Amino acid sequence: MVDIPWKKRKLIARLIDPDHAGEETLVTAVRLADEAGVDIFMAGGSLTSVPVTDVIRKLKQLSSIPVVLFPGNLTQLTAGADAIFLLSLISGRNPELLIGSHVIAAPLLKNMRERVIPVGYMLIDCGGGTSVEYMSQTSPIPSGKNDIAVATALAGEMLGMKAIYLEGGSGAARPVNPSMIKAVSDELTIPVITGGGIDSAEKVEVAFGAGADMVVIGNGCEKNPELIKGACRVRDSYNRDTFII
Ligand code: 1GP
Repeated sequence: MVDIPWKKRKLIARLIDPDHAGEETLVTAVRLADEAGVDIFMAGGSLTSVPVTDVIRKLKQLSSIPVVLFPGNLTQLTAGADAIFLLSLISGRNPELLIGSHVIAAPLLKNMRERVIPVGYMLIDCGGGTSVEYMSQTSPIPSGKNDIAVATALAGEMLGMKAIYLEGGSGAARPVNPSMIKAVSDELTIPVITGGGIDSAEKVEVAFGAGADMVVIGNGCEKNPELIKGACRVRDSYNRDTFII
């Protein structure tokens, strides 16, 4: 069981896509994450050919940073992670991703229920089609529709979700609009996670400044592994200025 320090400070999560995590890449990513002080590893992806469980095992061997399973589908369910994001795709209207998969997963998850974190997962249009849009067969919330995003996130909070994830999609052309992050985080009492297309320290700063509690970076660090250091520096300066730590 991992106690994620939501709301106590801003957090950086490094998303590891199992298909892009060969031995050498993973060792380097872990070393840089340890040096930078990454808060959380997330492991998973929309479509993976390498078992997520293998990547989680390696992450646990190499580092003491908590690992959160970020399952793209039911085949990725595994017991090895410190926590599991149980995602409901509340921006969409695909019943399988709102409840169907959860029913199938429940008997497998019941023995690790204390590690399950229900997350309202919201796909936001950030330019260009994304894998999650196609794989989920759902439409994203249009970029400028903050009112729809706020209403959806509020519904997620009132349904009992423990966090809301504003997702631009891996490798999105641009991150989630900061005005939407602000509109949503202003209305919620639960943490706001955002990710997708965050490929610079400046974009991390914009997301935190808008109210994100946790910023997720995957692709950006695959292209530029040193980005994680800049991202964590931004987090640290933000935390110094905002929280007593
Ligand atoms: C995807 O939000 C995450 O689910 C991370 O996206 O790979 O674009 O950083 P990137």
